Parts: sequence; C-alpha cells; structure tokens
Amino acid sequence: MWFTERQTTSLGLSLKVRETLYRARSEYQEIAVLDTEQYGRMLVLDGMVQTTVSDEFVYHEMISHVPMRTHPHAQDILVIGGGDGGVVRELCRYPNVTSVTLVEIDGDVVEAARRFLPEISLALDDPRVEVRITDGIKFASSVEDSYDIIIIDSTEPMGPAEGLFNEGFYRDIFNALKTDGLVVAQTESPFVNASLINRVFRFINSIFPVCHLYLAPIPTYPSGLWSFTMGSKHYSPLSPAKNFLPKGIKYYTPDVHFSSFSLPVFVQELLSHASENTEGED
Ligand code: AG3
Repeated sequence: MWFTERQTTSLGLSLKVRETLYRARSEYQEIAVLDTEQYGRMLVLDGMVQTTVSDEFVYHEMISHVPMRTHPHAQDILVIGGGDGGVVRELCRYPNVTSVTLVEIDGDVVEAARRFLPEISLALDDPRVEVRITDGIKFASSVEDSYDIIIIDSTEPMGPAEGLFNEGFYRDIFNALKTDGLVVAQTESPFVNASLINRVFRFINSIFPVCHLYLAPIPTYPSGLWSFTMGSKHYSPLSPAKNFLPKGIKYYTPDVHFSSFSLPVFVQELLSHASENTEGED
C-alpha cells in the first residue's frame, strides 16, 4: 500500500506503507499515523505529512535551536501548534528553560503522538512543560509581556492553522513577548508557497525591528526546501549569543546556524519584493 500526499495540484510525494497504526477524525481534522518503509512512523494531518521519525530532527532542531541560541537567556517559551511535542523536546534540552507552554488546538494530536511517536513526544511529561488544549490565536491575544521566545509550529495555512498566518496574530505575538523577546514561525516552501513567504515576511518585518528568514532541507515537505521566519525585538540571529549548546542534537551546529541565513538569489528576490510591497498596496 502507498500513501500519497498531493503537495500541489501537479506534484505528489508517495511513500510505501507497512502498516496503518492509527486513523481517526478529530473535531478539527483527519489524523493518521502510518508506518512507512522509507522514513518509519509518520504523522499525517488532513492528508499532509507533519513529521516522520527519520527526518523530524531537522525541522524540530532548526525551529528551536536557532531562536534558543539567538536569545542569550531564554527561560519562558510558548509553542503554538506542535502537538507532536518535537519542539518541546528540543527546548527541554536547555537546563535554563524554566517554563514551556504548549498551546495546541487539537488534543487528539497530542494523544496520537504520545501513543505512536514516543521518541518525539517524550518531553511532554517534563515537569517544566504545561500542555494547554486551546486555540493559539485566542491564547496569544490574552497574554502580554510574558515570553522570551514564541515558536509557531503550525500546519499548512488552511483549516485550523489559517489564522496563524495573519497580520493581527503577529501583532498579538509581539505583545505577548517580553521587551527583548523573539518569535520564529515555520513559513513553508520558497518553491511552492512563494507568495505566502512574501506576505508573512512583510508582516513580521513591519512589526519587529529585526526580521530574518532562514532555510533547512526537509525531505518529506513540499519541494524539500523549507523556510522559517524570525521576528525579534532586540537580538539578531546573525550575532548569536555564545550560549549553551545542548547534547544529543543531530542537525544544528553553530555553522549550520549561520549558513541557514545565507539565502539563494531567488529567495532573496522573494524578500526584497516583500519590502517593496510594504510601501505599496494593501
Ligand atoms: N509543521 C509543518 C508541516 C507542514 C507540512 N506541509 C505539508 N506536508 N504539506 C510540522 C509540525 C511538526 N511538529
């Protein structure tokens, strides 16, 4: 049996499936955990690959360690989305982190990850972690001056995650951060989602004094090349604090940190177009 994600109307990714471990419809989406021959167990939401046990480290490390090593003393972290627990696991590697709040809209995703993806979800039981099953958009608008880092580990900008790509949400995120806080969001593929990257970069760039995009290869996501956008009130990821580097990581290094901000020409063009747009339409 094969699983195919139709990544675009004319492009798909197919994986040979050993076994369907779980399949259910939650209040928000269709959840599946499949055991694939190539990448092992894989979480799929509404037919879209979220993570596999073989390549998850690239995404989870890059969305976590780049901000964690940009901020010199991050203690209170908020994760929006990320119900599989992969980001939480990376954050819990830092002894100085005192609180990690995970705000996930769909409790069934957390349950499926606890049951079928223990190596990803294990840190959800860390005593510093609080899991709140609620709407991240509402949560962000209800808090102020509370977090050093906010990480937005969303699904695609459709269904439950749509509002996580809107300007108003990023204004709330700005207010939820402390005076020297910073945010990182997963912002999709420069090949497949160019206009989304452009739009979100524009918001973040207009709200935060420091804004940078970085890239990492994720084999199971559309096109395989993925972007993350950082908005920061004070610290620059290009001159990161020389702080703690956790053990047990497989992708991130200080050199990888810098190289991920070196952007190919077509991605730079996407962003320079973004700043031109700031003055024009909308
Ligand atoms: N969040 C980003 C998934 C995007 C995948 N898109 C797709 N397959 N079309 C991943 C969550 C991992 N914690």
